Amino acid sequence: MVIKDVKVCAKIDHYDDRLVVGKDGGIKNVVISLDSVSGGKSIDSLGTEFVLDQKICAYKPHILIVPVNQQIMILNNDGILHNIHTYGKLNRSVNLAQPRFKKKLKLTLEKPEKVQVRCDVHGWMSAWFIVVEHAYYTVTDSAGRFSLNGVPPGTYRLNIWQELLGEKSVQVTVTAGEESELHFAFEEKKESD
Ligand SMILES: [Cu+2]
Repeated sequence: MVIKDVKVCAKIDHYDDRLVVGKDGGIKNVVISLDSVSGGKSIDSLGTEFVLDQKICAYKPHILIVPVNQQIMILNNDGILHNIHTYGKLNRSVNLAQPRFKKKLKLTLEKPEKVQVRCDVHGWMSAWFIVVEHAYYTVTDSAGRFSLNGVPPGTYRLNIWQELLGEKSVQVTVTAGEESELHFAFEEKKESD
C-alpha cells in the first residue's frame, strides 16, 4: 500500500516485484549466466549506458546488469526525495539521499556481486545491480524466456538465480552454428522453508 508521497507514488499500482510469474508460469527477472567462457564476446557488448530510473516510485529496471567499474547513472524525475541504499558484501554499501532537485546521481561498483538497492523512503522500492566481469549474463523476460548469443562451442555451467527462489546450475553444451535449448523449473517452496 502506498502511504508515502501519495500524489506521486499512487499514480500507478505497486506490486511486489521480487517474484513476477507470467500466466504460463514463466518467471521474469531470473538472472542467467555462464561460467568460464574463454574468448567470445567482450564485456563491451553489454552496452555503454547503465541507467537505473526511479519512476513513479519504482525502479526501472528491476535488475540491472552492469560491468565492474562502469558508471551507473541513477535518475530521479519523480520530483520527490528518494534515497539509494545499497546492500553489498564485497562492495562498500552506500546510502545516498537523492532529493527532488538532484535528478542524477552516479555510482560505480568495483567488485562482481549481486547488490540489492532499496529506498528507505518508500519501503516497496527494491532493485538489484548485478555487477559482472564478463558479457555472458542475461535476464528472463516476462514469459520467463532468455537467450544468450555469441557463445563459443563448449560445455559450460549455466547459473540460474532468482532473488527469492535461490540459485541453481545446470550443464549446457554449445555446438558451433547450433542453438542449444534448455528448460528448467524451480521447485515449489514450502511455507516452512
Ligand atoms: Cu523512493
